[in-house]
Amino acid sequence: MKPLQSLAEQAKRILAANAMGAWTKPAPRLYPHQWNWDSAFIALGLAHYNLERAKTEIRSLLRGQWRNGMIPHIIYNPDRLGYFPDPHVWQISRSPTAPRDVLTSGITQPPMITIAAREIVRREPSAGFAREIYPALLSYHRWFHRERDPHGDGLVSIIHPWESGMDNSPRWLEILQTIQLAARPAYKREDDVLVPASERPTDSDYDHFIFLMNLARDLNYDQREIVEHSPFVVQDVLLNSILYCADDSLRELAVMVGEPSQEIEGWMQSTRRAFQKKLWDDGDGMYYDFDIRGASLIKENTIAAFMPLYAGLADDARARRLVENHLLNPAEYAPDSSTRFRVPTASKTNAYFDPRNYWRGPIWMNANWFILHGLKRYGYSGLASQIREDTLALVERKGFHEYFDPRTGEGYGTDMFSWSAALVIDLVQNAA
Ligand code: 9WN
Repeated sequence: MKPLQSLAEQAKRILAANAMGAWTKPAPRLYPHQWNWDSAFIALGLAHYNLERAKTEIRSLLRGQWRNGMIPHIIYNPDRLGYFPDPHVWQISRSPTAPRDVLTSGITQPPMITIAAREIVRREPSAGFAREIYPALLSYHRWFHRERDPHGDGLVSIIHPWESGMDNSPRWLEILQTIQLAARPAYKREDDVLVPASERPTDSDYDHFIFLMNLARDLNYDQREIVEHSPFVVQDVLLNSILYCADDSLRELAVMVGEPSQEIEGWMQSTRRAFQKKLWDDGDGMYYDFDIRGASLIKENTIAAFMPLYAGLADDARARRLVENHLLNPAEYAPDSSTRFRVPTASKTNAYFDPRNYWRGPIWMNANWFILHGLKRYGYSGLASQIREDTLALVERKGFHEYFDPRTGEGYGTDMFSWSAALVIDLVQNAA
């Protein structure tokens, strides 16, 4: 068997080992529940060899959908608590729209589910699965555009760093530091027992995570109240790029099932306009998140800036500046004598750059996957295939870790990480 095929076979074994029946946990011990965007990446991998199982992964994620349309970021496994925060902390029954029979968190994550669903549907001979899931997906997208963009600005907001999927990114620090905590919230973490504390968010990060979580809970998950009162309301470049792609996938599904698509096209048009006007900094040649409370751009140079390439939201000139001045710049993201591997999740020039800590610099498989798709879209196919090869080589050398040190290529966080496995399968199958 060719080495890449055997890597894909190992990846399949990891997904099988993490499978919990109808859904897959992100990792054996650190993440024992079902996570929203993890399951979508997992479904993308499964779709290559077990379409039925990929569909089940999507269906099981829809189990947790709230009546207002939100798909939560975690659906808990009631038989295996022991992850903090657990359902008692979220208390979702405070919301009249939360499910009664499924335990979930009270916030969401980037809607990769629709992008994964479209990949599955494209492989299906009939529109049956599309017809089955379309209403639930439409209701999720309506929730984003209605509840998280109450003024019709064209960009939705996240109300917790966990909603970005990049929990402790340097992008959130300035806002978090402005939040004065009257007292440290009381809680007991489980994550830093399973993985060295130096590779996880700090206690101070967690204090703020819990503060924001309690705030949403105390407002009974009333989205308008949260968006109005929370100190953390951010138009995130990453989530808005994924939502734009997901809207495009939803539009494709609408056409396939014979439903009207004007509403979706309307969202896409406003996002395109707002993205260019509001999130681009022409001086730096970068896309940045917008802090609604502070009414300003969050000028942190991180990998999120390249997400508009994945979404096709940048015009050619901006795409060129992003790639040539930043991605290929050895002082920022390209390899140099200090970092031999790519792509670090924060620029080496970022004051918070830390090559071993979570989203502050390590290489993540999904981030590389987004980047290489973005590069292909803008015609940088040589660079895209190099990143694909480098990414596969990292896993081949060190295993299916959660993230990797860009200086040494060493793997950190949890091992047997499901989305690393799923995206390896996708990368092996789809030669760049
Ligand atoms: C909090 C499961 C999740 C991913 C996130 C990643 C991490 C959780 C945590 O793990 O977040 O949601 O405990 O740190 O940041 O992207 O979905 O893999």
